[in-house]
Amino acid sequence: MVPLALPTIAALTPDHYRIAIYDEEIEDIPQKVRPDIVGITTLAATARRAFELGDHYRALGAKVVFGGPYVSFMADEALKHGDSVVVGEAEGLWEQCLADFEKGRMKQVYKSAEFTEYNSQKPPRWDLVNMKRIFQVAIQVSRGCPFNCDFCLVSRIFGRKMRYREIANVVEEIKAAPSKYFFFVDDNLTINKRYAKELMKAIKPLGISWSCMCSLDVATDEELLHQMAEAGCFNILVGFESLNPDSLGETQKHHNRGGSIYTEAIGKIHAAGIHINASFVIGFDHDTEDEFERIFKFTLEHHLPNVNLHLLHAPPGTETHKKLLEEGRLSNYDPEMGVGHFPTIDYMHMTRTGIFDKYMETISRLYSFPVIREKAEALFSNGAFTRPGGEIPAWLKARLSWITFKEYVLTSDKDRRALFAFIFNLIRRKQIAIDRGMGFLLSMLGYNRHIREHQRHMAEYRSMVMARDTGKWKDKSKVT
Ligand code: B12
Ligand code: SF4
Repeated sequence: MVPLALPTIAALTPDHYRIAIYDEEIEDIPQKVRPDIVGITTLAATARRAFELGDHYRALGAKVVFGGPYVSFMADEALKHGDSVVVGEAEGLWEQCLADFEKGRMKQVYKSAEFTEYNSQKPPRWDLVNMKRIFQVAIQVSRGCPFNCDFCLVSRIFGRKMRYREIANVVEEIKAAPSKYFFFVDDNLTINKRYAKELMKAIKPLGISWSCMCSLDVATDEELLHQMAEAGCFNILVGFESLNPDSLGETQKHHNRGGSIYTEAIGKIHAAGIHINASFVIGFDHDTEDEFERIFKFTLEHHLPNVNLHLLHAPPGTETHKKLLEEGRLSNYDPEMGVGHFPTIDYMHMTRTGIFDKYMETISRLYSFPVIREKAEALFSNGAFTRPGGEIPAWLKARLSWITFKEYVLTSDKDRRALFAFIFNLIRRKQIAIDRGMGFLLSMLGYNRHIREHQRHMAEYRSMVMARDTGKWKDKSKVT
């Protein structure tokens, strides 16, 4: 996906601007581009590159404006590489920034005292995005989160009071989008069940396929779960974060309660034919290396093949960042490494090298084909994944079929071939819809490839981690 911020901001830009959007995740920025003004979005993980681009375009004489979660808390750093920073939401501020640009009087910082109204918005300018390189588009219907987990920026950027778009406005956007596949980037799409049910009713006739994020309590409302499945939901990302109750308490994620509630909820979601993308974080002060095994076993017992395992990091603006900075635990801090795959802080009970080695070992096991197959056998035995997914353009179908065939059949890896044979048999016996079976094989391949890529650079990464390793914080804090 292309970050939603860019087509959203393009939609706010007055008509007399000629706009181009580039996303380096999917394409190179052409050398010949000579803009008058550039807007760059930033996360901690992308800030270094964003600043490099800022320097580059400034040297070419362009005005450079930064926005997004990283610079919203690091404006001073950003201003070394650009002319202006838009703090928080762009709506209202970006238009003001452009008006000032035209008068030659840009301010350094644009910041609003209030959150935007956010009951409707103009459709994002997907027409400016290279759709040949992407498959699904992002959509947002709400902003804010009533919770305030220490490691998260959401309520700090968008506030704790939920704001919702009018459903008719959302439907209009979906109809105008260039894809039938969507990712709702709302941090909890179902937190307001009444709104969620209205939304489901409105989008069901649109025939789209989509994934979203929500908490497990969605399963307490079977009507809603059923409506979601009917409206095209095929995957829910759930932030379990930790299976260690002390760590959940430590990070203020009190609403994750664990225990048998999880088992029941996961079972219900799977019974609705919806996959769960289970997201975990390891590295809280109460965590030891045992957490890795606990998560591994949990995902095996609950038949969860899609697992996102992250090492705790501390983006600026979060409470975690504030606390670790005060305690002196961000030595050698490199935001670019804050993608969840690398240790970036001084952990209480684990060395950086220790946590990294354990992380690599665990993700390699999680995404080994025999483990995926064991989970798939249990997961698909419930027969709930027979509802077909959405439409895929013919050219893409042909491409995906070829990739699946090449990677799963023309391979000497017998575990991979065994997984393919298993899924293929389910498809043949109509126990799983063909596109869902293919989608599963492709997503597992994606994870597996990512891990193999990581393993290929293991020596280089490990020496980088070792160079920054100053031991367990528990030992150091005793000394100081
Ligand atoms: C969807 C999403 C993803 C998707 C991104 C897919 C995509 N390409 O769109 C995926 C799953 C890949 C992802 C990955 C990661 N994500 Co993420 N993600 C989100 C999420 C949930 C929604 C982002 C979004 O689309 N928001 C809607 C848009 C409209 O909001 P926005 O981008 O903030 O833009 C608004 C303003 O910030 C501002 N703005 C933004 N850019 C600009 C630029 C200019 C010029 C201007 C004027 C204004 C402006 O205007 C916009 C409109 O008001 C956010 C949480 C959230 N609610 O925002 C986390 C979030 C952005 N992710 C976060 C993180 C940490 C990550 C990961 C590092 C995860 C990890 N492993 O730890 C990776 C990094 C990926 C990478 N390569 O960089 C953090 C970022 C913290 C930080 N400072 O870096 C967030 C804030 C969540 C959190 N828990 O705190 N993520
Ligand atoms: S982690 Fe989820 S629940 Fe916690 S503040 Fe962030 S968005 Fe809200």
